[in-house]
Amino acid sequence: MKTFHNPHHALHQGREEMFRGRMVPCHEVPARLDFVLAELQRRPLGALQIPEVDDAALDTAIARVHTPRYTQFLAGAWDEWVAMDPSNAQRDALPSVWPLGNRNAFRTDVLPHNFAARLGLFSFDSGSPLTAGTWAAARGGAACALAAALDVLGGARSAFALTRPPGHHAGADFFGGYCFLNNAAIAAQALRDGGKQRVAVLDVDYHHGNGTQAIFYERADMLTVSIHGDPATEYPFFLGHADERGAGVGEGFNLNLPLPRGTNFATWNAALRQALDAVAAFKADALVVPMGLDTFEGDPISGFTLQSADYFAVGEALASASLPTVFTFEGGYAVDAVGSNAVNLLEGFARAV
Ligand code: Q9C
Ligand code: ZN
Repeated sequence: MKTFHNPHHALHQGREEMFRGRMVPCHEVPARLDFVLAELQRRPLGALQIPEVDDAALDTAIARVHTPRYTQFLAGAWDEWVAMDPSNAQRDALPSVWPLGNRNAFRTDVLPHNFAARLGLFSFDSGSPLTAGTWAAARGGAACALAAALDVLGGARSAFALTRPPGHHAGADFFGGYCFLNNAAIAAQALRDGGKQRVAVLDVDYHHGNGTQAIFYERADMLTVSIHGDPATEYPFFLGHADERGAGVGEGFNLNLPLPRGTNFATWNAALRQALDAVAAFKADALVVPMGLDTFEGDPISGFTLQSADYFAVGEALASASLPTVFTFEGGYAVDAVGSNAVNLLEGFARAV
């Protein structure tokens, strides 16, 4: 299994996130990726490389998932933030006003000139700082996702897009949950565009993959499945319930398996079996796994109790789908364990194929 890692990831380094009325240090830090890379050097699963994808092909792959006005916003956001006030260069951009877009009371079709307003228009929380290097890092991550998809299209059994910031909370035109570009959706769409007829996304991050669900909600060629903390109590709160089953031709092609805070591996694993049954029934030609390691017992912001050794079994179960598989790196905030947990999962997969 090749790993495509993002050489620009550390350009995105948020300082603080808003949490319950105060600023706290960011959980989503560069060391997360460094620990995974170091563990892959210790326990190699295949080549570690930087993605080499054509610039125009990358723009196309991003545009297959995200809207032009959103990517244009992201590309220019930092310069606009600093243009508002030169002293803004000393602090990250965080939104503080939102249009409640889907409630139809506020206009989301008119682009505000005011940058702070646009920051809110294109986001859904104040926990995802946008920094000087966010766009470069996010774009480098999308390149990893595309390179991994192309590797699998070329015949590889699996490939790993090792990148941050993560992606599964980002929608077609919004950021949030530490995510800016939806790497898993970009990989899934690239697999479709490269000839795979039916692609399944099986999201194992602790948090519901709201962005990926929203992007593919009305699609019958993309099955989205997510196992996550019940949104009644867990982030992202406003999506991820069991009764969300897809819409239009996509009805029946979204499956949410919410589990209560405190869920252990035995119960989580039963949900994984159910998820894999759905992937099999869908007759997928390829699989994308947004791989969050924040299901770990020691995760500081999550509530499941998986142990490090459990991740071998998770990887082995994912391999049993017998599908060409792209992994994208998502959450996991117990920084000193995230490397071994990630590589345990990938090694469990690689040993089983
Ligand atoms: N102070 C991913 O795992 N809020 N995103 C947590 C903790 C946001 C997680 C609040 C959690 C986002 C990719
Ligand atoms: Zn998460």
